[in-house]
Amino acid sequence: MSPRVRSPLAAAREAAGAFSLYGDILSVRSYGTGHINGSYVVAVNQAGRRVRYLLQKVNTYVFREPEALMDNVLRVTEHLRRRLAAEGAQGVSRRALTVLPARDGRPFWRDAEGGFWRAYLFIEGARSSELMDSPARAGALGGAVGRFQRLLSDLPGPRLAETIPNFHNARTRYAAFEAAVAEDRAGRAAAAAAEIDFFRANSGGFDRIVSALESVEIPERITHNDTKIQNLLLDDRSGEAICVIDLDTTMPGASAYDFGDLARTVPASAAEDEPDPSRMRLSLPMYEALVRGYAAGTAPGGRTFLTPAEIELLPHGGRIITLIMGIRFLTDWLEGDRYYRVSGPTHNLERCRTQVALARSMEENWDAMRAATAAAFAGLDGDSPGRPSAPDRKIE
Ligand code: ADP
Ligand code: GN1
Ligand code: MG
Repeated sequence: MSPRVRSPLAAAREAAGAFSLYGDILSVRSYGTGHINGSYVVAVNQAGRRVRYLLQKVNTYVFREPEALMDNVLRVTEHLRRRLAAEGAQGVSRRALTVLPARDGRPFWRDAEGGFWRAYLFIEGARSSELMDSPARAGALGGAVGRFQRLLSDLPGPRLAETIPNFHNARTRYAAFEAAVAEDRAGRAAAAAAEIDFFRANSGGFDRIVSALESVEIPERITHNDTKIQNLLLDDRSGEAICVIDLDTTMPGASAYDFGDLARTVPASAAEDEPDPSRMRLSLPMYEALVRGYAAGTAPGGRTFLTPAEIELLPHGGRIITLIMGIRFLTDWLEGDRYYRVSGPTHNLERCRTQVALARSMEENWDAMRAATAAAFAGLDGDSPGRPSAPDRKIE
């Protein structure tokens, strides 16, 4: 007899019981719109007060070494908390994720089927948005990511584990796309001929960031690698961007990757999966606010930690990350929707088409994007070894 298959919610209820959630569990509900993990909110009666936790089943098809991933997350969150406290930030537990241990003391729990679970404190009074309507908030989101990269720029210890090798490697993404076209396992290539042609015609300069990393033209940084708008929480009351969440892909990378995913999602006029691609374009005023906020986040006291070569690559990050997402959605569609959670058989193709529309709009705005980027960093001191830096102020 085959073992009884439990519902995902029943599995989440059992997992909730394996963590040190003080109090009595009131409810476990499915939560959020992430494309990768299974997320649940657990409400607990904690001696008379209602407290919530975020429980997640990590997608181990996507993340093959979840224990190494949790090691990264612990190191990164502990460092962020230390650095935020040192800068005098208030409410640090809403500004960096806090991992809750399982009852056995480990930062995760495995169920009998091998499912990998973890829990975080739930950040209350904050939410992410799908679309940005205010330049001030766009700037705040840019600032949060610039600050995130800056605070992690002095993380001690060994190099972080690569939780998904070659995650933003445009060369390997392009090769996977051509292989998916050649194999055409779902028989869908003919229906995507225009998109396939687009990526073939626009592959020039696609590998610019990975080449710059390889030639050490830019330094390797600790980057988040998934800074889409939904992974940034804004405070409900102040509108301040308080927390960068979803740290599963925080690992070695290029600063332009994170700025790039911001540029793909914050100044976008439509959602990533808008079915009508003609509604998708880049809003230049929103891009300008975003890059100003990002620059400020990297430069407390007017001194950015980014090098001139990194700054030069930021708008390229926008274009390249948009193309990478488009090519990944298309590859997944051609492979029969094996990677992303989809709501129907054309979801990935629609996502791809909307990314193509955004990449075209960036092309049209290219000179203005570059000028806005240079303007945002003009006047800031850089950290380039080739550029004389201001002398340190004498300590009295
Ligand atoms: P995925 O990898 O599937 O995108 P995320 O880690 O982004 O998963 O979580 C999914 C959603 O859950 C997020 O978009 C956010 O709305 C919410 N979320 C995640 N972590 C927290 C948290 N600690 N507090 C509150 N909400 C959270
Ligand atoms: C996935 O996990 P989530 O939904 O925040 C994906 C990102 C894509 C994004 C597109 C590990 O992010 O790379 O940019 O979807 N994450 C992974 O929405 O593949
Ligand atoms: Mg997410």
